[in-house]
This record gives sequence, C-alpha cells and structure tokens, in this order.
Amino acid sequence: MLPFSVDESSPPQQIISGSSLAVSLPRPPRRFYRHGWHSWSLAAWTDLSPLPIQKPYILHPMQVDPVHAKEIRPHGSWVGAVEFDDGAILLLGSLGLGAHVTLNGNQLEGSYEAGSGDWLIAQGDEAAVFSEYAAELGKRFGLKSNKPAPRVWCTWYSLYSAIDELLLHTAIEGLGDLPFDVLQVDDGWQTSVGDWQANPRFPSGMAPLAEEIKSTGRKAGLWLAPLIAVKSSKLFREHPDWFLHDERGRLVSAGHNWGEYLYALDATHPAVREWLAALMKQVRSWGFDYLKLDFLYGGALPGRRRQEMLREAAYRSVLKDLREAMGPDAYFLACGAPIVPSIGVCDALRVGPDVAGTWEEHREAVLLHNPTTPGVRNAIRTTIHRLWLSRLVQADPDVAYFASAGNSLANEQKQLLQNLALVCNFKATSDLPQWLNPQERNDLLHFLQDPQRIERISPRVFRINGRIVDFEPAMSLPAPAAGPDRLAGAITGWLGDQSWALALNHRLQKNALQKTKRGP
Ligand code: 9PG
Repeated sequence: MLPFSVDESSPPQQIISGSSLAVSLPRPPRRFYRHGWHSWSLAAWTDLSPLPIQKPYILHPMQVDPVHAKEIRPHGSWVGAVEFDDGAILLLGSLGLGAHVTLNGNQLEGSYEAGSGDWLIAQGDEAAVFSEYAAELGKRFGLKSNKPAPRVWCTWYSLYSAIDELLLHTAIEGLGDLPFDVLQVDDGWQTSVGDWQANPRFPSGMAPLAEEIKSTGRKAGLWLAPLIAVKSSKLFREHPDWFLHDERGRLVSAGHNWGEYLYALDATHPAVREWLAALMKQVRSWGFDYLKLDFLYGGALPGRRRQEMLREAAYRSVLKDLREAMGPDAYFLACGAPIVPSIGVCDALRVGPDVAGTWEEHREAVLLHNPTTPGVRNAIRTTIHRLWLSRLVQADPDVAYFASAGNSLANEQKQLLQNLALVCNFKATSDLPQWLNPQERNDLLHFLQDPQRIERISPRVFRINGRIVDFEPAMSLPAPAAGPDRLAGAITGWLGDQSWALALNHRLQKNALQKTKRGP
C-alpha cells in the first residue's frame, strides 16, 4: 500500500496512481462520507461508529456491494471523505472502476479490486471537493447528455405491479393535458422477469399501448430489468448456462424479489449479448422511446464470467451495448445501477432508494438497520448526498407525491420530496389522476410547469424561488436497536432471510394490492 500524507501545506488537489493508497490524516476526523455502490445503497455522512450490517442478508446482492456487505469500518464505493472539527473535508476518490475506500484508524485507504488506477485527493469545503471529484470523473467517463430533463408520470408508486390495459387507458385519459413529457409503464406488464413479452393483462400487446401514449403527444416509457431473471422464468429454465456462476460452479444469487430468487445474466457471454441487443430493438420497435432499465447491478456482481474481466468493466461494457442497441435517441434511465460505471452511458441515473407512501418504517430502519428499503426519508437522505453527480448525469430522485389519498405522508414530508425533485430538476409522480383533488391537481400542474430558481446555500439547505428549504429532517440515521428492539431485530432478520417468508410476504402484499388498486 502506497503511503501518502497530507497537511495544510499540501496542494488542494492531487492525482496519484496506484493499486492501493493509504492517506495518513493530519488530525482525527469526526465524520465519514459513505458512498454506496448502486442507486439504492446508502450515501450519507455518518459518525465513526460502525454502521450495523444491514439485514436481511439474502437481499445484500440487491442492496449493497455484496463484496463489502459485512465491512463494519466506515467505507464506501469509489470514494470516501472525512470531515474534521473545523468543517474542512478531505476526499479520496478513485478515477477508475472497481475501487473501494475504507477508514482505518487515522488512515483513509483506497484500493482497486484489480490492477491500479488514478486517485484524486482533494481538500477544501464539501462543495469544492465533490465538484472537483465530479469534474475528474467527467474527464474519464463522459459528461451529462444534452437531452432536456423529462417530466415523467410512472405507474409504479400508485398501481405497483397491478397494472392492466384498462387501468392504464383510464389513467392516460385522466392525466388529460397535464404537462408530462413521458408516460412510463413500470413493472407488471411482462410475463415474467426474464420473459419480456406482454402478459395476459395486456391482451392487445405493447405496441398499441405505446401508440396510445404517443397519440397524447408524449414519449412512451417502459421498465425492464434486462440483466437479471427470476428462477421461474422461461429464460432461466431454457438457458441456465447464460447465468453468472461462482468459482465453484454455483449460481450467484442476485437477491430475492417477486417472491423468488433472482439470478444475473453473464453479459460477457456472446449469446447473452445478442439476446440483449435483440430485446432493446424489440421494445424500441414497439414504440417505446424512454427506457428505465432496472436491477442493473446484476451485471456487476462478483462471479466467474465467460470472458474474465473486472466485474465493473463487464458491466460498463454491456451498458454501452444496451445503449447502442436502443439508439442515441432513446432516453435511458439507469436504476439499481452501480454509480460510477454508469456515468457517460445513460441519460439519467436513479441516485437513491425507492420512495414509498411512508416516511420511514421502524421495522426496516431500526430492527433491520436497512437504509435501502423504500421510504421517503431513505430516498431524500441518499439523493441529497449524491447531488454532486448532477453535473455528470441527470439525477433521478424518484417520484414525488401530490395526492393526500393513497399514502400516509404529512404535508411537510410530501413537500420535502417535491422540493427534492426541484433541486434535482427531475420531476416525476405516480399519483393517479382520480386520486387528486382539484387543489392537488393544481399543485401538480404548477410543479410541472413553473420555472425554478435554485440556489444552494449550504450542503443541505437551498433557496427555491426565494423559499428556504432545509433537508435536515431526512439526514440522520436512526440509532441502532437497543433493548427489546434487539431481540425483535434478530427475529425479524432471521425471518427476512427465509425464502419462504419472503415468498409469503410477496403473496400477501400482492393480494392487498388487488384490493386497493380500485382506489384508496
Ligand atoms: C419495480 C420497482 C420500481 C422501482 C425500482 C425497483 O428490495 N429492494 O431493495 C428493492 C429496491 C427497489 C425496488 C425493488 C426492490 O424497486 O427502483 O422504481 O421500478 O423496481 O419492481
């Protein structure tokens, strides 16, 4: 490990090459900036105590970088920073793929998974060091696309997977002339995750749906998770050899969702590459010109690939192929996506976990120490800590809510989320038109159409059209479970690791959804 030290007389920015680097800190730090691996993984300033290992373990491949999931020292993907008592920041950030930064006592250590690469060491205030890091990444990975930021209505956060042709038709009509640029169909249209054909709830097929959306003068958007498949899919049953295996020849888990195990495609396999390109061409030929490609971390999981290469390099290479196959005119939103390897390839990147109709769940936040699960507080916290990415990519903070029906958010919580969308300049909602009262519909109209003047006053405080907005209420992390919560956490964590319990939970949620989709 290359030793390196900095003090007040060091230049504010230096670029050093090496496979691993240990930067001795001039004085003890008080906080650490953690940067999670992909869209949903936590990004936040934390104190220096160990962050409890998040539960359940079965979800690690889909929520954090599984290679570092059990690291208890402060650590992060590609970049880490420390803050000293006087507020000064020292950042260590890799300018290449497959790197990790850990705080080890009074040393900030960075190392590449394989080979070596450049590192930026920057000192200054928070805004300055992150802006420098973004600028250096931009030189190597590419800059933000010049496509205008779209205003999106998406099906997920109202209808979830319970979508069908008729419901969408009603929603499209109800949206009337609200100024959305994109109507995006999310999860629920496909036969199975892996089998990307319209299911029986879309008897007319996908092309007429895209056509109907486009007849309203908007782009048609579609959700797919092209790099993973569920165990029960036809794709997995017919091509088990297309999926990522480990050194011992066992399948690599990509997590557990939709009530079953997920597996990741080995995108270095030539047949997989052909299949992916054909899939992109197919959805484009149906008429969809906005693609939300999700669960993309599947392309960068550790495992033994056909063509041996760094896992993040394999991911970036397939991402470029997907982009090429969909064509430069398509708008590409990457979600569940490893952050740095997606820069310069997609148009927009989800920079936080999912929102939900709740602020925070005690079970997830406290019992399971899980800051990745859907919830407004988790989404705001991580997104605010990723705003420095805005100069590289359109940062998607996920949707905002306007309806009082269908969620349990307080007004201030809904407003904080709406303000987050303004700060990111990425405006989206899933609110069903029939759930909005006239006042709420009017608020949504103004949100979509009014220009905003945004000024950043401090890392967490903004002035939006003259109004002061402070995101502080969403910033801290709940204290680790204590007393009876510890036992409850152990039991909940154990249950969460049982595939049957997750499958049962999935069935219960699906049934509940069938009841609510007719209206709150
Ligand atoms: C569709 C959804 C929506 C949503 C995506 C993604 O368990 N998890 O950690 C987990 C996180 C996110 C997630 C699903 C599961 O949601 O972010 O917008 O498209 O898929 O299924």
